[in-house]
Amino acid sequence: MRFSSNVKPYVLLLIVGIFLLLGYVYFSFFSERLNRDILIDEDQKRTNLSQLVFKSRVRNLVSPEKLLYKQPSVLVGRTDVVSVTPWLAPIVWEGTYDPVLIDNIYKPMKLTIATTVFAVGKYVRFLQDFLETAEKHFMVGFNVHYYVFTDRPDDVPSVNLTQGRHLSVIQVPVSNRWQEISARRMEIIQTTIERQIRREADYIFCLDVDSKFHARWGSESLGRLVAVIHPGYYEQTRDHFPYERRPASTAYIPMDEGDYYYGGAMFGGFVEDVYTLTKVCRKRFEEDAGNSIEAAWQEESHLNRYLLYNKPSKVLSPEYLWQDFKAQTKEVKVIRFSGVIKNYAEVRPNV
Ligand code: UD2
Repeated sequence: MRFSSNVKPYVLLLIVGIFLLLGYVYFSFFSERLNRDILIDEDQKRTNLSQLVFKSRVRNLVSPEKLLYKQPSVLVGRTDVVSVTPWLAPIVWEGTYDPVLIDNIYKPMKLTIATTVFAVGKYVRFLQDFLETAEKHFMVGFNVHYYVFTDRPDDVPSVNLTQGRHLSVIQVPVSNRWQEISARRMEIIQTTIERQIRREADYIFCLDVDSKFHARWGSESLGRLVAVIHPGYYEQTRDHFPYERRPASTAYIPMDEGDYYYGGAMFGGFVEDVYTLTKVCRKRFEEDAGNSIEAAWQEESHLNRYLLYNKPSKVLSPEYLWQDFKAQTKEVKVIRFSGVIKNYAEVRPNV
């Protein structure tokens, strides 16, 4: 098509301008989508971690002199399970570590382990068993600071805590949707780390309250970024994982990606690393909410997306997250922490 000579030059300039603008909009939209995970770095920059002081720090693994323990073998060990990820992070199973040796390495460090647990609405009823069994099995011999988040502070049971263990109750609002209560944990953990935990603890574990400890959960679980393999999916192929599958969600994971399906009932690590995790997941949850999308399994979906591209440095086997309704399998030699059977319709504010 030829422009007739009576088309003014400024009209031509206007047309060229419109095309340039459309090109810019198209390019920025797609580059934003392609670079979505680079946003993590942006988040880290905006978080201004350099201005936040954290107690967490890397220490050498010093073993006491003359400590006697079983000689480790490079030939004999567990062969029925995989105990290392393809990025060389340990997967912790019974028989892959020496509890005497590992405790003797970590105990002299005088670490404080923050443990967050939410008991909102009727979930406050699970606190007593959670705390009593934690006192028997969870990080025994370490300083543990429980942070109990609840809307019912008066109903928090008084449980005898052994020396070096403390409990703080922090009041949080209730919601009429369990999905909201579960997912908002990321935001509340983030802001509590910012406000106090970063100065008070070396490591943090964030746990579901409707659970009990049944056996040792100790220093073998400590790491920079720690996740647990969900007991319901460890025998499945990745296309069966209940990841968020809608590309419109920021928790989206395509069918041909994914390492393991991690449980939302536990994540942990250095306070600094968990801070970034909660900040990113919270931001993405809110971004989705702004687009009227809620990921399939709320914060668990965002956690899985985060961990796919920010690999955990230690992975706990399903020994560390079982479910009471599930029969024990032969590879799980010890059930350490397990979700109790609950009547969902009765304990949740909505169905
Ligand atoms: C799964 C996950 C859970 C979470 C959820 C996502 C496992 C074993 N569990 O459990 O961690 O990712 O899916 O939606 O991986 N809560 C309250 N009051 C409420 C509801 C929830 O305090 O009314 C807290 C409480 O600490 C509870 C946690 O949120 O343990 C998770 O809620 P859930 O146990 O009802 O979720 P569930 O069983 O679907």
